[in-house]
Amino acid sequence: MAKTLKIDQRLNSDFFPVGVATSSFQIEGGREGREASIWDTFCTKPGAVKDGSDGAIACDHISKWREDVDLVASLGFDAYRFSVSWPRVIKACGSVNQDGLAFYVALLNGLKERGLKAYVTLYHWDLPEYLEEQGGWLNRQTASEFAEYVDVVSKAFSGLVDCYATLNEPFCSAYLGYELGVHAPGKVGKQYGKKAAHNLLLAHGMAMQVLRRNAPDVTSGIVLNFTPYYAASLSENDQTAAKLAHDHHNDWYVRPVLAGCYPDILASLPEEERPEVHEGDLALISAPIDYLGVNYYTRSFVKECSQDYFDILPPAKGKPVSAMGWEIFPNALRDLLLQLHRDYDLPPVQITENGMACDDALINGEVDDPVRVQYLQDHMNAVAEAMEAGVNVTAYFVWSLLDNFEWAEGYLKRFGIVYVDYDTQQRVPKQSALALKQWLTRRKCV
Ligand code: GCO
Repeated sequence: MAKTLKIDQRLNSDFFPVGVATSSFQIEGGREGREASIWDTFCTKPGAVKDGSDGAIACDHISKWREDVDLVASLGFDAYRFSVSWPRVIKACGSVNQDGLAFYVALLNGLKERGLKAYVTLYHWDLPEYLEEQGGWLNRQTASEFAEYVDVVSKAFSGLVDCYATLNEPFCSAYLGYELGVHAPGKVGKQYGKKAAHNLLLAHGMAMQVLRRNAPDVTSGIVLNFTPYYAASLSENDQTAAKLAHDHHNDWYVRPVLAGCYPDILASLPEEERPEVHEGDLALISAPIDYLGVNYYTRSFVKECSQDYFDILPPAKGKPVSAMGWEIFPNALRDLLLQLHRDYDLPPVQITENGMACDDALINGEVDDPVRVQYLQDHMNAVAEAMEAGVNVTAYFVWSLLDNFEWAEGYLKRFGIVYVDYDTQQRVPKQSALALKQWLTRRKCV
């Protein structure tokens, strides 16, 4: 019997869409139907992906998408958040892959037929390899290429989309992909991270102009991930280090979008670490958005560091953690939303990703994941507390529908509310899915 979710009334209204999220490279497979992405290339690098896997098949969503959207509908969700694979839509020669575009149009029609709202992310990290060969996000031209791709897609999807996100987590694309090198394309160096970040934010600004032209009535914005940083001690140096971590990893993305400027630390950066900002860039990047997407998983503690700007610590022993080793701390989500509410003239906020990886096991045809059930309940109620305090949160999405390709972790980490047997591609709803179904079905009846 599924555990009964006790969710605050504020999330119970049917004016508050509750959805579930995925992304193209993580679930689609269908590699033969598209151009290579930087993640296809990255997966071939020895040691880049922990289990040596790739996204060639993934969850075979490209052929099982009808079953998957039936799942979304049968679980009682109001909305489905997915991303479009740029290399599946635009060929290296620049022409449109009509079959690739047709896949997404069929998916969107399938959602409409099932009464599901479509939340479409236009970039979830799978940059076409042919653009990386010309510099990728270190090349300002890539932002213009993105705008052209968005023009094709937003025209083809006319009337089928309820909400667009230009980018998902530019921090991960820029910092993990071009500075730390632990994500595709695997570049390493402080001289790359913020340059890539600027061209990503520029791509967001250019894409918003296209969406305002092609989809003026569709809610459009950007999805940013946030890790709240807490000082490891009351020492002034640790407090300073925590603020620096926030400025470099969180504020570096939300401040240009909502306030039209980079954090003050820009002036203190060595020249080679600074972005190349052209006249008018920040005005374009900070053009009004209809919502801010917030992805939240965990918080981190930070202490001073003599060799770098700051040192992010693993969770202290005894703290509850997910299978990713991320601390489970719902109040940090509430406090993050309150801080954003204090720091910015916030547009409506959507929680576009929230969830956890568990060491899920399929036993006698069932997957019991009580920790994930508790996690979802506690985080949704943390959102409700922030709403009580005045934060305008307008949607909540669980990450993720299916166990899927978890980037550098490959298939070793299971974030889904639905278990995927990768040998058979069988889907099995976990107890968390059944608990959500019970709550979502009940809330539709009130
Ligand atoms: C992200 C990405 C997802 C991840 C999820 C778990 O937020 O990092 O949007 O693709 O799979 O967050 O790490």
